[in-house]
Amino acid sequence: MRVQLLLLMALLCIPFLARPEDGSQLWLRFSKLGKAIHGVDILGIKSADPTVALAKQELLDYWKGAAITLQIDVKQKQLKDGYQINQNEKKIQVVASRPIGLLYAAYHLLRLQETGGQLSSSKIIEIPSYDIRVLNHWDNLDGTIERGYAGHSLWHWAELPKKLSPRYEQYARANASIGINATVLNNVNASAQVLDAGYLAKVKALADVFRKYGIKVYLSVNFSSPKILGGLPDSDPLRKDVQRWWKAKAKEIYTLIPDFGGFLVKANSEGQPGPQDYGRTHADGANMLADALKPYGGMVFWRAFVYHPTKDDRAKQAYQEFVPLDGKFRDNVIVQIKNGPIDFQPREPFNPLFGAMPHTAKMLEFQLTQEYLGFSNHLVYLAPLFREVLDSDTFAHGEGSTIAKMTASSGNLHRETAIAAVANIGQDSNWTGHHFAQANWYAFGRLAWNNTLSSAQIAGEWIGLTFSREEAFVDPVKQIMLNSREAAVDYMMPLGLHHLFAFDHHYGPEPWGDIPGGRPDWMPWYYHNADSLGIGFDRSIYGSNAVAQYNPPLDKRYGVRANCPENLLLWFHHVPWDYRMKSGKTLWTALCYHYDQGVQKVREFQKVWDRMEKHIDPYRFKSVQSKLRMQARDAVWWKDACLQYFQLFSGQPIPYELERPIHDLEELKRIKLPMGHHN
Ligand code: GCV
Repeated sequence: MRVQLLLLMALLCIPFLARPEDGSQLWLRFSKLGKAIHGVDILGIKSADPTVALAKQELLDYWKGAAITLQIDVKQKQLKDGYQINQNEKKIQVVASRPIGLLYAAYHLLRLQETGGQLSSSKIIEIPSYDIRVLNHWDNLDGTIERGYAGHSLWHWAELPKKLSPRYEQYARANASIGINATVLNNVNASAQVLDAGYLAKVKALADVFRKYGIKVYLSVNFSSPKILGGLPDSDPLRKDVQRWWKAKAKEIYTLIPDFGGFLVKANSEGQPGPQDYGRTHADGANMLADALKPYGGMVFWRAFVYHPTKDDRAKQAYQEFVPLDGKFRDNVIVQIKNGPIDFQPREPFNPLFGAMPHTAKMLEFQLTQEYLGFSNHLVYLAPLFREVLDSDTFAHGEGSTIAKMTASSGNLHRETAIAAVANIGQDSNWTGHHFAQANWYAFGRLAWNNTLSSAQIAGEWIGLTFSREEAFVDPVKQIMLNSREAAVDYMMPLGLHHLFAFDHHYGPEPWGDIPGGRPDWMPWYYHNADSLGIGFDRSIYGSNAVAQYNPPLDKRYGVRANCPENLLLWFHHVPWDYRMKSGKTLWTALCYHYDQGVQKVREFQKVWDRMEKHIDPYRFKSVQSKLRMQARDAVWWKDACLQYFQLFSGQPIPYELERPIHDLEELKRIKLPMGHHN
């Protein structure tokens, strides 16, 4: 009997002992101290402030270093959400001008502790590059996520406001630990319903959880809400009753959520309603909402992602629509611009709007969810893409007018500044589907805080916090991460190719894709223009002249084939198959080499990863290993599909020294992924 009891107890314990490492702790793996090592004193503010209390608690729970004083000095306004850390032998003094600065400083100290960094004796001053550091969730009210690859939405709308999932607070803590202070809860393809009283009560419940972590809630709004919810005949922004409806709605929201952040709007784009439905402009629409939010300090993020099926090049349209409106937006409107002129492709030139509209506040929109980068199946570390964009020189005010500068306070009219990214988070136990996709969430937060950090530094921090600090692990894995984005460009769309993916789900290659009668600007042929002469989109003065939207000298740099950076060559030019590249190879040969190189790089990632087995837990090791296998298979799929299809036009052999295709083109053409989302 006794033995049986013991056996039973042992069996009951197994699940706990063998609990798989599921990645749910993200980069927050500090080990809890049994008992606080040092006191944490608070000066200048009541410790009852929930954010200050939280900062103190995090340090009491996890900080192993010297004693700490947390101090608020409201006079130090220049610190904004930032902080100053001074250290002498015995004590660390943290000064912030707002409570949230103390919490961010606590995470700074813990990050240093966990990554083995040293607190230098000189003082540390950190001031964020952007005031508003925001995640855009594309979460629908039915729990699905547009372009979401990590499970269903985190927000359990049906259970709210009564039941609060523990994940809400974990989410807020993770964001606060990297400085994110804003979240747009719902999809930009917005349901008007989110503004009805029932949903607002749910939104308030989330805002109440997030508040002490310094996170404000924003909502995407449907421009037709006055008509849909308010029963008005239309939603014309110049009509008094429409304006009154929005003012009343703003009042209702702020009564519930006094620190509500504001609205994000996708208008007159991809079928969404907007001011143009009534012959009004984007400025008319944005300003009406801005006026409603203004008394409460709310913001409008108005998206510039607009295009219509016209004869003109899609890449030119946002600029054409927005530049005439320069200077016409209220000061609480920021125009939110995707990093490139098309749509989050593996590589695009920067969006020329960043170098235009000097009298308009502008913000960047990145995409963390890998809509065009292998979903949550491919390991693609996006910091190098973000860096490339931030470092792009717009030449708006001469050389050195980088996007980083143009969007941060220095170049942005001394108004509130912001930066956004489409979230990659869902209900999956590891939050992002792929363990390494967590790094993209992390990297965005870190760059929103400090837009000068290098991709390598962020990767190093993240690996150390998430997996291991052993050099034998950190160095090779960092190399995988740093090379991964270029690998994806190579096996998917090298040399400036874009939009070659399958219609609808955007996962695999379909350069042949064509839907008779479908919108040309949704078809791959519209972009690659492959024919017997060559391949690429002529955006020079001989073609669509999109290059004219770039400031000199970029117009010529991009517009003259010989000057054009080769990694954007086919974005800007239609180039003959036998064109000589700088390497001496012909374009066709170079294209083959790029696709091949992409495949070889992923194979190399597999080899490196397999050697890492002894350094980490078996669960995450195996999960990443199997995803790399899938990535390698997909890379071959992309290469075989694109090269064999383009070969029909080039009429040339794949260089004989390269791997041969293993799929038949006809077989690849038959692949149809049944769902919008392939996971
Ligand atoms: C939210 C692309 C995506 C859409 C997305 C849109 C946008 O077109 O495929 O799913 O819609 O961008 O950013 O508004």
